[in-house]
Amino acid sequence: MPDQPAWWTRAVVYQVYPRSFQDSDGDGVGDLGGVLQRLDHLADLGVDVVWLSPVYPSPQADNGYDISDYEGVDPTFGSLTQLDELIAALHDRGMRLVMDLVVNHTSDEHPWFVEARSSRDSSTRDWYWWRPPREHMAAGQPGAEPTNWHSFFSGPTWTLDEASGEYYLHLFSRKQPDLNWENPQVRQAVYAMMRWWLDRGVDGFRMDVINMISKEVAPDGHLHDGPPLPGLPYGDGSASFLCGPRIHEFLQEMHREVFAGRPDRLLTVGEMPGVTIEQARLFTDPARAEVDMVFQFEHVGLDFDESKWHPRPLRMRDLKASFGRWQAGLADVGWNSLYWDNHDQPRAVSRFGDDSPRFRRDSATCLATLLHLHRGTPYVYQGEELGMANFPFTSLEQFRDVESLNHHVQAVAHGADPGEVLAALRRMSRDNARTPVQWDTSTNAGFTTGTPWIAVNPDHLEWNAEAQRADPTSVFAHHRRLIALRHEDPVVALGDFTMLLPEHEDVYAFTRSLDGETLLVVCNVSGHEQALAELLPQAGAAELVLGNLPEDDPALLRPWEARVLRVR
Ligand code: ISL
Repeated sequence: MPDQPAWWTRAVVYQVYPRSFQDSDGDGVGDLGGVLQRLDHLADLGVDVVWLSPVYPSPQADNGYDISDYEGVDPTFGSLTQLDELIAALHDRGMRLVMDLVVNHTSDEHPWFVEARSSRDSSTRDWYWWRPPREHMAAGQPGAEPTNWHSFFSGPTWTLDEASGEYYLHLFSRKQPDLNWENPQVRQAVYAMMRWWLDRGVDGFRMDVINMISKEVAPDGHLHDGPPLPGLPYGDGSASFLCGPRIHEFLQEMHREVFAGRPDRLLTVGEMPGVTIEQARLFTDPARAEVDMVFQFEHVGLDFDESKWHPRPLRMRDLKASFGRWQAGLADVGWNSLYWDNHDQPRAVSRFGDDSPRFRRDSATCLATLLHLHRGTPYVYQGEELGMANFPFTSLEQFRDVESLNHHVQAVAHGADPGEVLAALRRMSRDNARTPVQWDTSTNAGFTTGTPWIAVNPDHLEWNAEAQRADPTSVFAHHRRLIALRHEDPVVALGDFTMLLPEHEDVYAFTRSLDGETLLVVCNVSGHEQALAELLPQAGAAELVLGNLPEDDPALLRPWEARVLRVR
């Protein structure tokens, strides 16, 4: 680490998913005008950084993660002028703006791809991955795809371009063709675009699936099949594209070309599904100049059986082991993001907490305490600070997400029971995180005066920002205290981490220590009382710094009670 700890060790990031944050023009879709109207909410919460999910021009096949112009704003979301206003308004309030950088793929409607597709000799043909059908097979025949890889959004990762008889690669939907980072022109075009945004005043990037940009290619240009997936005619190609052979070279080059010599107020976050701790250390070792922190997925996969669509209850021991390994693995080098929720995950209070009326507030605040007291940079996803919960989906028509809809088609085509598929979607769909932010009790929760693009959760009458801002015991108020604590107490930002009671299923406890100061964090992650004095006698003499329930018997932890204690 450099002499001074980086500013982002003390920072908290707030993710805005603009489509669902606040609509300002009544078209039912959130927009930049809406974000500008709600800056007081963010300032009151005390967050340091706003990560804005994509607002670029896009056909919206994946809600903006399919970009057709990297240097503009989609009219649905507003204008570049409003984005400039947002940068200025956030800076005025001491906050920074981090943009989403989606450069593993573009939209198929991006001019680069339109040109690439126009002929085999087009000037940008090699900017994407084109391959002929599998040997001895006819183009378009099932199984003729160049590799057997299964797309993140169901089906094959290859789509045939009839005109040229070649397939193009898309790890995500067919409307998201993968860029070929082997081609130096692609890399330079991306770096130029990134510089353009930094020159405009943005403070960094959250880099979408950035560990997928380097693919393993055989010397003859072939890509390799992956091991077959149970019950599907596809294989798992991830060994060929997760942290591929040139990934560190690419990120170091990006750093040199884009970030070197810029002020250190910038933030770079690498979203990296499947990254290992060993790889994460390399990516975030400051001496290597790649990215500031990783955003990894191990803990949000612990409740999957064979896939996210076959969820099982989370075992607390597994979560402790995972978090503990990451804390230890990045203790001396590197940095991690801390999150429960984002726009791709079901709501944490429904998934890891208990969203029944009795425990919703207490479990939401308990989970928040547990997370924010770890070492790393905490992320609050819009609505998480209000304890927003999963949506009570009852029919397929209520879903909007391409991942959910494609999964339904594929699973049913392969013989799954539609009722069971719907039940899995209800639990795991990304749309759970994408319902509008609940601002107040008015129609559509104050999100829009029009018809919202996805239904508002009916529970907004009780769970909304207006009510919580007035209530010192609310989930919102608790988040505000947690964020303030990280700002004030260097132990929270930088202290060493030690896991306690690693095998205990119901009590999650750890210490953080720095320069002779120790914080003891104890969280009852169950609906039953726990005998704290017996489990952790040292808690008895400790001073309460912050708790999520009114002070009571120090020897007991009530259901979902969380305490941060100072041990002298
Ligand atoms: O949500 C997922 C599947 O359940 C993940 O695989 C997710 O697609 C992965 O974490 C990458 O996410 C990012 O890239 C995607 C986009 O759809 C997500 O919204 C984005 O966060 C493709 O750009």
